[in-house]
Amino acid sequence: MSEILEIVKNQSPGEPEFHQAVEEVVESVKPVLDKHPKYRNHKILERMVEPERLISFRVAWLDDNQEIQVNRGYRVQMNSALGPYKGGIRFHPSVYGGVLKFLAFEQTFKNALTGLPMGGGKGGSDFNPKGRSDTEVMRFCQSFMAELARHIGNRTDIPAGDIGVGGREIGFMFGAQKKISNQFAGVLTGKGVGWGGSMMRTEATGYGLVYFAQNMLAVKKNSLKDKVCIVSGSGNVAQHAVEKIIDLGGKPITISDSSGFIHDEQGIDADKLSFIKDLKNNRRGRIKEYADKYSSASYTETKNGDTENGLWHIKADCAFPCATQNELGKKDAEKLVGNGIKLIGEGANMPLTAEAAEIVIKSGILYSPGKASNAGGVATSGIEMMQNYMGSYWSAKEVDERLKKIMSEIHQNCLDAAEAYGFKDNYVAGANIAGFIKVADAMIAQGVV
Ligand code: NDP
Ligand code: 2IT
Repeated sequence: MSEILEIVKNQSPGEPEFHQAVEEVVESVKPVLDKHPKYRNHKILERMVEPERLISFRVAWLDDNQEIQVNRGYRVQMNSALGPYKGGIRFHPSVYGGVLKFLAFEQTFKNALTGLPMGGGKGGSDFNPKGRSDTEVMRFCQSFMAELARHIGNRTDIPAGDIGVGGREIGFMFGAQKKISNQFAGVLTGKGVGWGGSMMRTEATGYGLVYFAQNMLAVKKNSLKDKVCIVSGSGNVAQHAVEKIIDLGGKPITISDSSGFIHDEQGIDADKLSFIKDLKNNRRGRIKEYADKYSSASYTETKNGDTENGLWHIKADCAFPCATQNELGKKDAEKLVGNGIKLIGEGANMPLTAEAAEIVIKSGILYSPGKASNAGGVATSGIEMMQNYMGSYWSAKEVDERLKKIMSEIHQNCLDAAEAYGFKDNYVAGANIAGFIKVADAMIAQGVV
């Protein structure tokens, strides 16, 4: 085991997701450290794995029965070498310090890859919004922000959405933060268009993922046209990945939630996607309803935590995991590779287990890590920040053009960095190296702080 990993395991025991994320980066950057001793001399990795600040707080709130509920809130302010802390907020019962540290660590590299001035952070709570009324969600968000507000600011830390945090939650948190600070400033991104939000932020992660896939396929003189695609998740990222796949002539045939997945052999078209959006975003229902409505689709239930649920066992050309971490395991990876999958593009953060990633990398298929291929979301958050600083808005077309350009630059930077350090065509190593060098050089320049 590497020395860094040993330090991390000793100092942060019981945080397997964080260990997994660190191990992957440590392996990738080894040749960089060997070639440039300054990174070891300046203890860059040792410093990168230690959050600059870790905030944990009580969130007490009243449910609709006037009963007091208590949750735990967090913000991990990981690294501010490149700019103010930037990253999403996750509301999910599985949230604890280890998950948020892995996400904040990944975010630091991802944000570096966008080329925009953003450091890395992540926050959230073990609050479960499922089954809660709008007023309960509002009271929770207000209580959460009552504490978080003192730690954030538009030049300090700018949170956004993630699992369980979409337009509704950002609205409630923004309202609370504005009241506390008495300022209308861009302290959150993903705001509604019309009150500080950027066009295209909602679509950006899923669209950016598919643009990145387009770039990878183009290297092989291929495209998404007529490609059969399997997608997991049915939230923000999955919905917009499906939308862009359809737009580019591909055929998405699956979508899922934490209860199960649907397989529609005829393909999910624009009308069916509208149904999914209404089901998930307005009615907050279960994906099973899709199969009740469309006879072309079958529904398969999955057990909680099952990573070999069968979705990845369906034969397809491209796979886009867009739900959550470690949702695609070893057997899934073997099945995908055995079935001749051409491309795996990560929409979620770290959706492949370490074992699955190893199998996929060895197979040599096109494989992009989330920190590169889902960076379109945070990049567009960066674009929202620019508009807020300037006090003006850009058109959807303008933002989409910038998003495409950023995704194509990230793609090229990953390939270049991978090749420079002996990992030709390995996007995982390329993303880690390119992100690492950018953050590391800034840390050295800024001294021991
Ligand atoms: P949403 O909350 O909108 O959707 C999450 C989806 O994943 C839902 O379908 C949910 O099912 C499913 N899901 C969540 N947790 C689990 C689980 N433990 N097991 C199985 N399914 C699960 O979140 P997003 O679409 O925003 O986020 C999806 C992924 O993309 C996350 O990894 C996130 O970190 C990443 N990401 C998001 C960005 C963004 O801009 N939103 C940017 C970059 C990355 P159910 O409805 O049953 O809960
Ligand atoms: O994982 C991610 O990149 C996000 N959830 C989006 C972060 C952001 O600040 O837009």
